[in-house]
Amino acid sequence: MRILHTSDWHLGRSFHGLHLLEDQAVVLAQILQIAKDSKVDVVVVAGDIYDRAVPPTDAVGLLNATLEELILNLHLPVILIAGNHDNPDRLNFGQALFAQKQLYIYGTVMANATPVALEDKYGSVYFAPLTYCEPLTATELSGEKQPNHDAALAWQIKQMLAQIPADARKIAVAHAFVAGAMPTPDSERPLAVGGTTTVELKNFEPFNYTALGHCTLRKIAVLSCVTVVLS
Ligand SMILES: [Mn+2]
Repeated sequence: MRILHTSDWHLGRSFHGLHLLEDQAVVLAQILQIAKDSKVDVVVVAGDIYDRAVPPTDAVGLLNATLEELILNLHLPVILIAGNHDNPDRLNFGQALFAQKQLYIYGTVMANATPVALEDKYGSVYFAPLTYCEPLTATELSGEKQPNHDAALAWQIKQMLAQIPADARKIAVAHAFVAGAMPTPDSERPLAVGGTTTVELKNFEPFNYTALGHCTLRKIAVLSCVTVVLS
């Protein structure tokens, strides 16, 4: 399965008063071209779709046009999760409806979130969309104290793994600051005031591949893409 992994589009971002949408449209057009040229099977956007909770309308329009091209014209499934910049409930709009067209949106954190299973000739590949989750949200939903981001993520992963066969191919999709990783350059505000916001790399050990947003284990520029072949 060929996966186009991208993140941190931050659509609608202004940089020192300069709107970046025209540049973002150029980059998204390049991503569409990569999706076509590389004959990918699925596109993953690992959080921070928008730059803010209430994005400008032209940013919403750009996302809409991009998703239409990917899904209606290229017939590619798309999996996207909320990052810390997205409003989870607004992003979640239409979730069940869009899933029927293979647009899998994970905005709102839920206690009963389910993985996405996509098929290739070797069987199922399970995607665990780990939408950005504050410790307080995880505490409320789990009924147990989740003192930090690491505990919240571990709770989300546990829920997902319980629904995935142990021997199946598994991919995590997460928006987190992994210990030892690089934050995405120039795109991030602090996740919290005080307290640890990093998550441990070992959380992702059960997965064959982890599609991260927010930071990267190698230095990959904002809006870059990698294609992963998993068979
Ligand atoms: Mn982020």
